[in-house]
Amino acid sequence: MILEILVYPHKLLREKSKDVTAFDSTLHTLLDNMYDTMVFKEGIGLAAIQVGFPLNALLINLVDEEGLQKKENLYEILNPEILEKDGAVVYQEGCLSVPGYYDEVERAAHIKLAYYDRYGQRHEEEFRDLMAIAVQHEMDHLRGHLFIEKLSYLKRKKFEKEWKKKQKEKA
Ligand code: QAP
Ligand code: CO
Repeated sequence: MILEILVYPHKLLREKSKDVTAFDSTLHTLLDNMYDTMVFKEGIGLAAIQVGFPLNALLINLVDEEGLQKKENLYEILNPEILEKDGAVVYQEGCLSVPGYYDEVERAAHIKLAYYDRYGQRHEEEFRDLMAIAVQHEMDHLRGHLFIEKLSYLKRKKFEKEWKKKQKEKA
C-alpha cells in the first residue's frame, strides 16, 4: 500500500519519534507499506515519521553497482543508536519530504550503529560512504530534524525563497 508522504513544513516532521516496542505484524505491515511508498516515490531512504508514524523506524535501500534497487539490499533499522562516529564527508542530499531541493550537507564519514531488525534481533554494524550518510539523514528525521536545517544561513534563505515561489506556482 502506498502511503502519503508528509512534505515540509508539515508540523509532524518536527515531532520526536519513540522506540518500537512491539516487533509484531502491525510493525511488519507498516515497514512493508513504507517500502512500497519509498520505491514508488523513487527514494533510497525513508523514516516512519515521513508517513505520519512517530516511531524510531527507518528504511534504506541503496542501488547496487548496476544502478538497480534490489529488495535484498534493503536495511530495516529500528531503534538505532550511533555508538561511534568519525571523519567528515560532504554530499548533495535530497529528501522525499523536501521534493525537488538538493544541497550539500556535512556528516560523519563513518559510523558504528546499534539497531534492531523487524524481528527484534539486535545488530551492531559499521557503515561508511553513502550508507553512513543515509543513516544519519534518516536518524535526523527521528529527532524531528530535516537536512535543510543544516544549511548555512544564506543557503537556508535561498531555500525558503525558492520553496515559497514553488508553492505560489502550484496554487
Ligand atoms: C535520504 O533521500 C538520503 O527531491 C533519502 O523529487 C539523502 O531518498 C540518503 C527524492 C542523501 C542519502 C543521501 C528526493 C526523490 C529522494 C526528491 C531520498 C525527489 C524525489 C530522496
Ligand atoms: Co529525508
